[in-house]
Amino acid sequence: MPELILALDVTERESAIRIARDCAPHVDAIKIGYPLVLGAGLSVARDLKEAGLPLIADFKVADIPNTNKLIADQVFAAGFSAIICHGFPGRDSIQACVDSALAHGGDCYVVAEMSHPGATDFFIGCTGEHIAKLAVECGADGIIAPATRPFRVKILRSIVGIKKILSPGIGAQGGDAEAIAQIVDGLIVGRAIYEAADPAAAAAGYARFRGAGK
Ligand code: 3DU
Repeated sequence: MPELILALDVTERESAIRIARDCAPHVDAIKIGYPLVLGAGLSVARDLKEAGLPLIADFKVADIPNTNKLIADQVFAAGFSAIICHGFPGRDSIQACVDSALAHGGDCYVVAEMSHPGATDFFIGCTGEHIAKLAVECGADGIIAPATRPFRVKILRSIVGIKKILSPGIGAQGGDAEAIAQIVDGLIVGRAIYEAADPAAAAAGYARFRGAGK
């Protein structure tokens, strides 16, 4: 049963808080990243936690191991439950984020493959598979894989087994929620919810896919 994760990429604190509060009954977690944190400040994490949902930090951390650790430690100190890092910087950089997550009782997800058209320049082929394998070997909780390419998600599933797959690219990027809900553990939806005239109703619409079997 996939969870529904709201990608809250608005840039203003007040609208973020309002949308989070309205959508909270229909979603399982909220993912924020540079747009909101740079727009409203890191303290927005504390405000959003009042919606009562786990918060995922999508900074796609992609640095040397020491810098990754410093970033991840700050993320967990700010109250996030999970961090997303990139996989391409390699095993030691992934491991630094996984170790920080473990030390703080949080989760770490590794971007194995991206959802946008340009992802075909690098990720498709053996790179996504290689990163997925590294994520498993490093003890990550799961990977990020593209809802826009279900055939790739199936290949990556064969590598990660029961590890979680969280999948962005639904709605605004063209990915089909019903199809991807069958094969992933988390549906990440941003604009199709927060740009809707009624975000709560849009979230409720996507929430029905939470019942789909994996
Ligand atoms: O396209 P949406 O508005 O539903 O937002 C998708 C979110 O997921 C957004 O925060 C983006 O930064 C993130 N994401 C991807 O879209 C694709 C990836 O491969 C990884 C993360």
